[in-house]
Amino acid sequence: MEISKIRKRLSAGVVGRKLFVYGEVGSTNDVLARLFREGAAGDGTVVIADSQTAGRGRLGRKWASPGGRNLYLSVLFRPDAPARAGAVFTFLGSLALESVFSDYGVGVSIKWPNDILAGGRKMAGVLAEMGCSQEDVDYLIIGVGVNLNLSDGFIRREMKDISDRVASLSTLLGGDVDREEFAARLIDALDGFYRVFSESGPEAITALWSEKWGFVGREISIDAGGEVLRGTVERVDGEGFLRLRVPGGRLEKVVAGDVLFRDAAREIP
Ligand code: BT5
Repeated sequence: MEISKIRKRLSAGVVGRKLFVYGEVGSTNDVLARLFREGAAGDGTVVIADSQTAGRGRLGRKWASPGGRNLYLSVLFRPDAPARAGAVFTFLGSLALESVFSDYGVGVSIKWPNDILAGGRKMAGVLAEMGCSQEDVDYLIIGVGVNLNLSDGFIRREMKDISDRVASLSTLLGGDVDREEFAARLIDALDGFYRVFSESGPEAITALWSEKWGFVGREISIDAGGEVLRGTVERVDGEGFLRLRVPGGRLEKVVAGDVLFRDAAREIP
């Protein structure tokens, strides 16, 4: 990917003010954390790589990161209270992705907490990680992986274990996607939602996300570390956690987990 092609298309915002583009890395989240420790990255710095040898998802899962086809992008944020904002920044990432896909004319659904699905298959994922320097939590990194140009054949051949769950933007559009263009649009969208966060606070992001998600008031099942919780979503709170009313009337706070698949398929028009 060519840094100049991305820069040319960017608006002047906080996110992407500083931009690093690499060939192969372990994980863009790790590269960005290292740049921060070295004093080379600050609020809004973006790292993009062409491929990752150790791309990761949540809870120790892997993120398949083949070269030359997709987008692997991380952004560093330094909000006032990073420790409480982790989940909210995952939502900020999903909101930005959804708006870019929508600009391309593609309707997607968002799945709590971090998946972007097209036709029930995963097209993008967001990973938020907190960073500590000295004793304090003082920055947040969100990593975004997007499948842009994976052909059906490639998915079948090279991503065998997950092939029935993967979607690529190119398939939906019927042609290859310009990766630099997509990267620039995503950076601008992230910047727009970061401005909403800075001006109106985390609740504004959570509210926008809840509206897109569309599950407030509905019944869902969540796999929370092996335990399946079923209940009605009361709300998503200011820290991004789910408040689930379970049978018996108790209100559970769900911090991490996966919404079970059959409940996840609300397409955003
Ligand atoms: C995620 O985790 O969805 C977060 C993915 C974040 C990846 C980005 S890439 C840039 C940055 N650098 C990193 O090292 N990571 C971030 P999770 O919800 O845990 O989903 C992981 C699951 O998604 C896996 O267990 C697979 O089932 C599936 N998966 C793996 N690779 C995929 C891919 N390329 N496309 C679709 N699904 C995939």
